Amino acid sequence: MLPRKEEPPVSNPVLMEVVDDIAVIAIANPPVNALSHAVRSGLDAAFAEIARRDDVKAVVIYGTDRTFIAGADIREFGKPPQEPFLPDLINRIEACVVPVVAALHGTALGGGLEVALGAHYRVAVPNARFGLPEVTLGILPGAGGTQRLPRLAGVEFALEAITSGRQISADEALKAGVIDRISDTSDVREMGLTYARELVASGATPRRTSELSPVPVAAEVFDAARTRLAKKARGQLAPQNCIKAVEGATRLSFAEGLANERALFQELMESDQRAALIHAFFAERQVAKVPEIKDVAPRTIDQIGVIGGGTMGAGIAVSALLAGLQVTLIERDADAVARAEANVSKTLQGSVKRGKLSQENYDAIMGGTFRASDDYATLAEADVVIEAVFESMEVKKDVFTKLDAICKPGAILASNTSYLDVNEIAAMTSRPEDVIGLHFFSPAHVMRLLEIVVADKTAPEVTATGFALAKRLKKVAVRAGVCDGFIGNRILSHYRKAGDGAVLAGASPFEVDRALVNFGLAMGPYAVSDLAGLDIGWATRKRLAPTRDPREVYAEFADRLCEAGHFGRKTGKGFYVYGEEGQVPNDEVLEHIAMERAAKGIAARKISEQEIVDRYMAAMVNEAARVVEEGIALRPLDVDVTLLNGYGFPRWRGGPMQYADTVGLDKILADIERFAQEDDFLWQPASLLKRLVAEGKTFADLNNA
Ligand code: 3H9
Repeated sequence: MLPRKEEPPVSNPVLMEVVDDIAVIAIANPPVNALSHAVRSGLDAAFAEIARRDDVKAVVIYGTDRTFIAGADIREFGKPPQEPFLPDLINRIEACVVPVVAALHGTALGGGLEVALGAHYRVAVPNARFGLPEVTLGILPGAGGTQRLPRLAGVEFALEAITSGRQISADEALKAGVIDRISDTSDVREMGLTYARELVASGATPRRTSELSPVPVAAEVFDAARTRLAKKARGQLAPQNCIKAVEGATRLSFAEGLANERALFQELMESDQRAALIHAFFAERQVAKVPEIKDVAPRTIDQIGVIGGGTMGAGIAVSALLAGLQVTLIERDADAVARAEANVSKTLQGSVKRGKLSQENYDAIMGGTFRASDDYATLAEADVVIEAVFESMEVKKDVFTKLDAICKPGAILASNTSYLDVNEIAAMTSRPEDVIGLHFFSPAHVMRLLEIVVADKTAPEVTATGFALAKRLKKVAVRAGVCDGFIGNRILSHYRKAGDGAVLAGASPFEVDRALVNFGLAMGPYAVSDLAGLDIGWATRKRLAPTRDPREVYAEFADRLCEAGHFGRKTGKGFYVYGEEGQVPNDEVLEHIAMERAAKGIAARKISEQEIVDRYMAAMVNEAARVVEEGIALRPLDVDVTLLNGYGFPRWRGGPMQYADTVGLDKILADIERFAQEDDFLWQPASLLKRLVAEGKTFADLNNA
């Protein structure tokens, strides 16, 4: 017998009450009503009881608090599965002999939507959202979703929804036949009861989706999806298995289709890709858990100031405007103000075109929410000012001196520097506790990563405000300590050197790019530096020249390109030539490299694709281990989140630290020691890496410590 709602035991997340002749099942498993073992058991018991009773004429299932069910409990993945299994439970719900209504609000995702598809009728509030996002976790809907959705909404709709994992609005779900009606009743329990009463009154019977036949589609539909996803989701198993499962729905009986879905699901559950994608999911949530700001309230943020209206400053301004904040942008004179206004307006118009911003909101922004000025005094009331001027300590110091004189007490003074010492910048002000680094990535209104650089004197309240601002801007924030390049750029400069080392040893930059793109990176490192502008890396190398260790082998071929005025895409030539036929390798680079090898006495050898990847990853992981050891990153997962969201690292590999755990830290260490024998000073194993290998531990052990 299930507990009654009046006297619920605290631990039971499923409560049933019978209202007149309708059984109402409430799921209360905060925060997102995930289908944990206790929830599955509770639902199973509820349906067993309904089957025993003859006074129940209909059933309503709903979620309490903010949502219906957000899916299977991902925390249970990787542990031994416990009965009742979700597919069996949903079959049991569907087999119920009286109509079952799913009353939906919040998000019905994954296993949550599968429960709803197992119900006989579905009603939702207007702002409810639906989806089968399993593919984003490296799996597929494994509780009948790949069999029921094509039967209910059509094969092509289901194929697209399942392989993309995207969220679907209530309107779209209604149109596609996923739900039966939208109701604006504010009480979701009442909404379900009203529908159930109507069904009982009209004598409606159960409607089982499994009994429908999917409308057949041509085999080419699946072939086209396979080809498209082989390209778009290169290297990924889950999208391909999703296609096979949906295809199964069109040629197998329901029961056989479910068995096929199960086998494909199990295959994915055992894959490294599943482990990596779920690691990424949790890492992106854990990264906001920063001990020093636990229980620290952030300051209020309404007005933002931005100094500098170039690509970065305008991108930051747009990001804040799209989040509904007031923005004042400062440029040095009237012409620069006009250019900055044009930059911001153009980017916002792009958002209007893509449907991300209404014309009305655009007009409101340009009519007053945004203003640009050449007068620092207009920043007097700003809550946070973000400096995004030229990357020079002198220029930055000048800006911070002015800000210190003008900004109100309690205003946060932030620098968007990507390398420079935030302690030195803070020391220019009378309020170093209010100074912080907010390192955005270009284009700032698109890229999700924000490095929050905490200087020695930054107050915890200021750090907490940085995280609160990131959340408002819908960014993933990572806490970083002060060092040259913080987390991301510091690691980048190291693995770039490993790329250069592979080139000096015998690979071409194009082979390095190809190997890493095949590994899964969005772009190879040389194509990326062409995009960023070769002059940027050149300036950094010159700045760091005095501190460079003489034992390090310094690759000069990129400098030769810069000396010839080739800065990459912006000058039409860099490692590649950019012309009408797209991007083609620049053969001049090979001449520079050949000359450099000759001067250094290096005999080029064939470097395999695997060796390129091994070198690159070993350098990345090694420097990342130092970054963790020095406390620049709080945990290995912070490095993973940084590389995934700012540096195009393939999500399905989980980030460099997750990758290292997967291949084994002993293998990474052995690679480093092997390269050290033939190579240069770059290959000094990090002591953290050596210690973890000696203790038989992983980076994941540090995440969980
Ligand atoms: C599945 O269903 C497989 C089936 O097909 C087959 C099975 C046989 N499990 O994101 P938030 C936690 S696969 C466990 O910050 P929001 C999350 O870690 C699943 N925990 O909130 C966080 O914990 P903490 C398919 C979960 O409002 C807290 O809840 N479903 C789960 O920004 C709040 O989360 C999905 O992929 C879960 N399923 O966004 C949906 N979900 O507070 C995954 C969340 O300790 N979830 N948590 O950091 C989401 O997309 C978002 O969480 C959601 C809410 C949109 C629901």
